[in-house]
Amino acid sequence: MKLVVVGFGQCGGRIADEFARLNARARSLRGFNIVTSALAVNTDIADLSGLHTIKSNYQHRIVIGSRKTGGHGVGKINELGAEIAREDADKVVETIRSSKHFAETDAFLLIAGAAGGTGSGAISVMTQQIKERYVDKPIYNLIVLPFEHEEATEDRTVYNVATCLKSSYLVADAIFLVDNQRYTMKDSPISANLARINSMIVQPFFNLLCAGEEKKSRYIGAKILDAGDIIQTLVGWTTLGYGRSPSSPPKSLSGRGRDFRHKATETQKGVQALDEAVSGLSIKCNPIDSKRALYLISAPAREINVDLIKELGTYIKNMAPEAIIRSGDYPREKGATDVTVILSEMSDVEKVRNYFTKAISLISDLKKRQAGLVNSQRGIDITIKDIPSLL
Ligand SMILES: Nc1nc2c(ncn2[C@@H]2O[C@H](COP(=O)(O)OP(=O)(O)OP(=O)(O)O)[C@@H](O)[C@H]2O)c(=O)[nH]1
Ligand SMILES: [Mg+2]
Repeated sequence: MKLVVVGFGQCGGRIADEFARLNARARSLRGFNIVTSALAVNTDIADLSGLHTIKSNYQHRIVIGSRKTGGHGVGKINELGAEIAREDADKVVETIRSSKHFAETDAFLLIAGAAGGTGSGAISVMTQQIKERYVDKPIYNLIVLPFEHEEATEDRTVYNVATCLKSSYLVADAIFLVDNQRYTMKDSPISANLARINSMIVQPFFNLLCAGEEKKSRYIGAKILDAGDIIQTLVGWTTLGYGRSPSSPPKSLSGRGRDFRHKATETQKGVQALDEAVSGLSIKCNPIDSKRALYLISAPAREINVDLIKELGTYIKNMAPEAIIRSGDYPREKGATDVTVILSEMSDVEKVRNYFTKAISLISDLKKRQAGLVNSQRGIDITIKDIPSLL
């Protein structure tokens, strides 16, 4: 599957940059593209300069709203981010259309941090505009939720997250929810930490996008997972995960022929990787709430067997009994056994629901406070009228 990836704001831009790196890896290791074009869009020129892999020309690093912001961002006001995106949408849509491999694109992936201003405001507006223009291609959002400490210190964070999530939900075909807090590791400097988190966020996409693009017969599984399966799976609130079990010893050490014990170990390894993928899902959720699921197993060809696939299928079915489950296998020559999982069309995600609840009470508090302010002004106005003016 091939994506056009567009990152908005600092967070979105950096993760789009990570997708550009993922594509470079696909080209060098597998010999094909999984990203037809990676773009970063921002109101902040300095943020765009900090990217590494996205091409540095103006067609790939797109500045919007410079007249309004002077190139310095929107300072967490996501309404302004949305307004600027509306005004400059044509610039982005036009760049996408003229990109070289656009015709091969299966879907769009738009990325932003929900708590900021530019990305949070722009992502839904741009999703809507791109959707109107390219009716036949699905548009997905990947939305990053803030760390806990950001929420504790700033009401605007909750407001931005809630408005961003609601607006995206109205227009995007599916939303990958990514909770920063799930990826934190203590005692790590923040910038290294963000880079590490970003690479963990994109990791599950590698085999997922590569599997359907393989042309060499030895890498084509018994059950290919292609763009059609992925598109059929992705609807509404979505989470994804990735797990990995270490490689087996080389064949010479495992003896001649295939011992039954090895087969059991292979199945165990697959289940272990699936366990890791599920416990590391990009947002905490209850799998029972998902209506669609997908898993992809990638392992050395000799380790993929019917029992393993069946075992994984049973695991997911027990976990998400109401979900339509799609699956695939992606044989490799060597390396670890890894599993990618997607749970989609979630009818509930506690964290998202909490944001909406918190934002509603925040808005009602704000209204009360504003009403109070208006009353007190009226009070002054009343007392002031008897004082002579010097003007
Ligand atoms: N995972 C991850 N999160 C990030 C990164 N950079 C920022 N964030 C998160 O994104 C949110 C802030 O959004 P930004 O992308 O910095 O904001 P922006 O869209 O540039 O908007 P303004 O700067 O207000 O114009 C916070 O919750 C950060 O924790 C990143 O590289 N990776
Ligand atoms: Mg910024």
